[in-house]
Amino acid sequence: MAETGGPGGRPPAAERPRVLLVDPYLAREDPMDRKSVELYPSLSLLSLAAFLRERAIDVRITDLTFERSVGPVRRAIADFRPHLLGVHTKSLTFRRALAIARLARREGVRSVAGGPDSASRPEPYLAGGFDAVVLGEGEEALVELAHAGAEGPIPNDLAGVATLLRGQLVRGPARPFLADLDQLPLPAWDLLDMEAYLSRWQRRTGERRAALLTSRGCPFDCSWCSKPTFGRSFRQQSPERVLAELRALRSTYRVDYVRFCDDVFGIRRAWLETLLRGMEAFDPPLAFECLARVDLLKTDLLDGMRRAGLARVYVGVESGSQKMLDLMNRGTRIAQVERVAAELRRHRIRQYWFLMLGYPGETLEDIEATLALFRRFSPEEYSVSVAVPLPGTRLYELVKDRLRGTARDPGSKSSHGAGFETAYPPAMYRWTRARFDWEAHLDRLLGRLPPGLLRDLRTAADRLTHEVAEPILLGGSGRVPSRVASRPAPAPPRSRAPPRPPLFGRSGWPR
Ligand code: B12
Ligand code: SF4
Repeated sequence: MAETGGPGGRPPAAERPRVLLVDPYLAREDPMDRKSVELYPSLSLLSLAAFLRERAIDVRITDLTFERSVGPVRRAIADFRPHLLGVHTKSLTFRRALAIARLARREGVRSVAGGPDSASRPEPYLAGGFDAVVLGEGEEALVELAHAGAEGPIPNDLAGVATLLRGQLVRGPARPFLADLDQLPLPAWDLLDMEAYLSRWQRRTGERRAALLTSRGCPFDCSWCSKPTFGRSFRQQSPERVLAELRALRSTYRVDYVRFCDDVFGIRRAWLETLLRGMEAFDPPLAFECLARVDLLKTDLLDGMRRAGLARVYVGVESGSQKMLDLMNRGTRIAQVERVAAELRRHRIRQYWFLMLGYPGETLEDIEATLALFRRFSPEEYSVSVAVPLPGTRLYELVKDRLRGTARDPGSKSSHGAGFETAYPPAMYRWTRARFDWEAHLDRLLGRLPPGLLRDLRTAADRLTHEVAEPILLGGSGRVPSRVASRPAPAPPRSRAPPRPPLFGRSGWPR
């Protein structure tokens, strides 16, 4: 039996198990420019809480998003006296999650971590004070943990759960995924302060925005993408189940804008068309946004999406260089980006581009190609990140001997800097990001300044880059620093062909 069963001494519980779920994210401490983080309550905790409640487990959520410290967790422990405390984890909140685990231990409460970060590296969470880590889908595992936690030490053989036994990590057998996502109850919105999120949105945009998920997993295989929970499996709810959730959000919380948070929205065409028809019938209409892949956004589909209320699409453009898209195993073509960008503009749908710099193998020419694409299509919104090697990804494997700063210590405050020794110095990427911002700024001046002047400003920025900034930032050694030129080219992805995963299986195993 368990060594990590956690604090002992608690008498067997004759009562219903009590579980306190904690979202340790503190918005005010997110170094990712607060302005750009869109706040929604944790969809995973909402789902877990609803699932537990349906199984006669008492559950509460402590959401730190709008708080200043972990004080509310301390108060909730004192007030609710949970048998088990569960923390949602992302690398950004690693340290705070450990602080909460230690707090739980001091109060004699067992703790479990779950979510992308602890699933991809359970060891530091267990060593740091958690009694268990859920490695995959959480609902059924947490029900078992709740009962175990209420009765005694946590066993070492629970499916999908990692624990420590005599200091060594022990993984329980793999746990099958839930067979039917339609069986999930509606999220437990009533257990947290939905109004705090909704009114914040209302102040910012005039809309009452909420988020939801229609699927779990993603069958694609981009090299930097961390998918510790669901791997490349893919399951989705029926369109009818999704429409029911939308109606509930609307009738209970007067939501008029939703964000579909699926990794990729609308992977199955027929499914999407049925959902869109249902959404089109909403009166008054419901606006929505989603994240899509350019290879899936077919021309005729966009008409239907627009009619159903599509207002904004997040597009993972990533690079303007086909070579880079192939190295990233992205499975998309520049021509597809060009078509989709033009059509979104024609349909007046806002586009938010994700762009990535610094992926191994990228040269200054590739960066210029990305900037050129950006100039041609001027997306309304964008973010330019420097590739972050998250544990468990192929990118991480590629650069693991060149990690530095935040990637070596993912618990440090920022998880958004370049986490490995990139081809060019960090200052070069900062400069490049500023060039994108400058472009966007010039674009906003379009129509207000004479076109000739705009052209001159753009040319001046390019000359400043090539004639002044690059020689300085690259050490005056020409266009590619020697330490980069001498480095072996990164290994290409195993297959450049678009991935052929077991696309629509209804269940699978975490990888
Ligand atoms: C939707 C989403 C968002 C939404 C959040 C919506 C919301 N509030 O829930 C938005 C856009 C706001 C967002 C923001 C951010 N996100 Co985000 N996001 C995602 C995305 C695409 C899906 C997450 C999701 O809901 N999945 C579905 C649920 C059901 O799965 P799940 O979270 O894994 O939860 C299951 C299990 O893990 C487990 N589980 C989860 N928590 C717990 C807790 C306990 C106690 C237990 C037992 C089990 C358990 O059970 C759950 C149900 O089965 C993921 C990518 C992905 N596929 O995971 C990235 C992802 C989670 N985000 C990521 C990041 C970095 C961020 C930001 C930090 C970025 C930033 N600073 O701007 C912020 C943080 C904001 C925050 N509040 O924490 C990273 C995290 C990487 C890491 N290792 O930490 C991911 C993995 C993307 C990536 N590959 O880089 N995100
Ligand atoms: S499409 Fe690529 S980046 Fe997006 S979730 Fe799937 S694997 Fe990750």
